[in-house]
Amino acid sequence: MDGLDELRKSWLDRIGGASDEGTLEEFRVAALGKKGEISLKMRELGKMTPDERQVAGPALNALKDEVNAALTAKKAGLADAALDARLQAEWLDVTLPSRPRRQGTIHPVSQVMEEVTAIFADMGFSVAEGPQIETDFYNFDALNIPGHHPARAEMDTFYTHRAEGDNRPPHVLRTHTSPVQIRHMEAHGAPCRIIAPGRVYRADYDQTHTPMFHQVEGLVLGEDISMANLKWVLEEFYSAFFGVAVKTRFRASHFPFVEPGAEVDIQCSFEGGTVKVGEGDDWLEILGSGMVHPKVLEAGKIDPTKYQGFAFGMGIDRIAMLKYGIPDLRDFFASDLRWLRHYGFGALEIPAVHAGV
Ligand code: 2NL
Repeated sequence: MDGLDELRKSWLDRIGGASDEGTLEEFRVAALGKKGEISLKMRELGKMTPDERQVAGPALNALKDEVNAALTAKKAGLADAALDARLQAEWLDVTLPSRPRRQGTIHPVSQVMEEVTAIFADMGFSVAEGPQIETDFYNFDALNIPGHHPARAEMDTFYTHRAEGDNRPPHVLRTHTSPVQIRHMEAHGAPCRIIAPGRVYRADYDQTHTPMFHQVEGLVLGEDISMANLKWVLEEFYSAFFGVAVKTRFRASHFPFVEPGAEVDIQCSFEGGTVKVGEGDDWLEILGSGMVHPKVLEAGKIDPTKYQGFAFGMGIDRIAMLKYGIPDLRDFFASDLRWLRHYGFGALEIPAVHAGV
């Protein structure tokens, strides 16, 4: 049959060059569909003589099979190529390092609170808590600070507001955590070994004072507690906190709630504007302490002829500044964490996490 070779070449070329399944389907219809080129040729077989048909028939059938096979093969080839393209496009490298993420960090004051609590816990102290808005009685009277006492004025107390005509003494924002310890004495009696960490408030604002700050007070009561025990506890605490052996120096002082009272200094050096704790010949005042005044024990419903003990109070923000080298207390509460990082607060230096932030 004339032109079969050309027909064959033309369809196989077109099928070979098809770039998508839609085109391939168009070619199938155009070649083998009802009115397809090859189908029309098949129809012509009827008009041939038997001899001609005997040659042309098998040739046309073979062509039809060949084109069909080419279509099937090309279709499979296109599907494979499409899958390859998808695999290329959707490939994911699971071994890539993850992108850095911003991560919050614990506030230095909170961290120091936790460190302090843990050190005292190791020495058998438990934690006592109480209200931040206190009565006049628990904040002052119970601590042997009566109404006329100058300590009330010195403490720059924040008072709450009473309604017009209500003449009861106003509540105060606690100026120390001592009232927590009075409440603890009343509720649990002696012996006792507690610390009272928490927020306290005084109307004061400069480089070393903020109106809200943090304090830890400690109270140990028993039948045989002395200032020697106090000295050991404090040296043990400061050495653990600063990570070096720290000597303390006691200087006689006065606080209405203790007798005798002592201010405690820790050994340090001042060189080039920086303070180093646990070395040198200088002393840094860091804490107030003493033997609990009998009147304060009585206010806490404890018999002062049977029990005695020591108490101390220290500023947390102060020792946090010393440990982590932050010169201005206001930056704890008024500035942001970038500032603290600049000053090298250790807990902020988490590698990788902050990279690229
Ligand atoms: C200071 C002084 C001090 C106390 C706090 C205290 C508590 C009770 C009874 C007796 Cl319940 N005393 N606490 C004692 C002496 C000093 O703190 O200037 N701290 C920064």
